[in-house]
Amino acid sequence: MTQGIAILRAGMVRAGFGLAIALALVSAAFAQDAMVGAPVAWGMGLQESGGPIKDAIHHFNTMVFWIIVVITLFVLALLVYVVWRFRAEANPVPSRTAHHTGLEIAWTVIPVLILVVIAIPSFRLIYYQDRAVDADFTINVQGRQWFWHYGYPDHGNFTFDSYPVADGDIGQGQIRGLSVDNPLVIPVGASVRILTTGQDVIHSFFVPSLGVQKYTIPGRTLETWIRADRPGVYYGQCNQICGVNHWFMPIEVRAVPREQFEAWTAEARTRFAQGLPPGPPPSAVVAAGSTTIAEARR
Ligand SMILES: [Cu+2]
Repeated sequence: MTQGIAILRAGMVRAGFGLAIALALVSAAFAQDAMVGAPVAWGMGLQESGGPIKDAIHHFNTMVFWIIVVITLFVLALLVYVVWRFRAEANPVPSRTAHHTGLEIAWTVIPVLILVVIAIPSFRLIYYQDRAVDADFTINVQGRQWFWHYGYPDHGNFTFDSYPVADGDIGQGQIRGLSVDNPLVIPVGASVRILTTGQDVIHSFFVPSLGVQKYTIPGRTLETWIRADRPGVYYGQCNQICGVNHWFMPIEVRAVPREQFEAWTAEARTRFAQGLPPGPPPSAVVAAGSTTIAEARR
């Protein structure tokens, strides 16, 4: 009996120790030059880039921005000129010209050319985001009312749920409304295929700093991919209005060096082997009127 308890205790200590090491390794990654992909107060423009897809989005955004600037300045200059040149006292007898073939061809053809110039890199970007060429591994992402359900089919097929951290439990380095209990973990520099699906309604897997946004649609599987080139933590949210607890679906992606990722998957395989306690049924979260996740999950 006593011996049994001792063995049990040793086992628990070992399991706890292993998990602590894995967590410490994951945290250690952030001691280095970890980046945080999150919204900032008074932030302008796009979020900082954590990988190649967001870099491509940045380039495309910059190109379109300057095209818009040139067009806006051109139209403004035309307006100012017309207001000044054709004011009543400078131009008492207005022209009755109604057509000018050359001008009409120009203001049709030039915008078409501008749209073509925008369309070519735009389509190239869409196809670049569409699928991972030679992905290192796959993560399954399922949107549910109202939490995320993740699966690692290439690492022992473990799955787990991801819920936001309750306001009262926010720790150091965590962000209210964005940090979660079980983040997605990926290795730095790996191309990760993401397969999305929805369990109930349409959700959307959206992590701005990694340049990913993909609907999760019930009965369908969509493909996209992510790659983080820097260790860090990248936040996102479900950005498809999916019901009353839409806000309850933040996304936290942690990019760590490969060895730490391997250690984490080994640990996670054991930890999630029996699966976490199932998430609360949607009605329980709402009906209980609970303000904390801990309450809601009880
Ligand atoms: Cu959602």
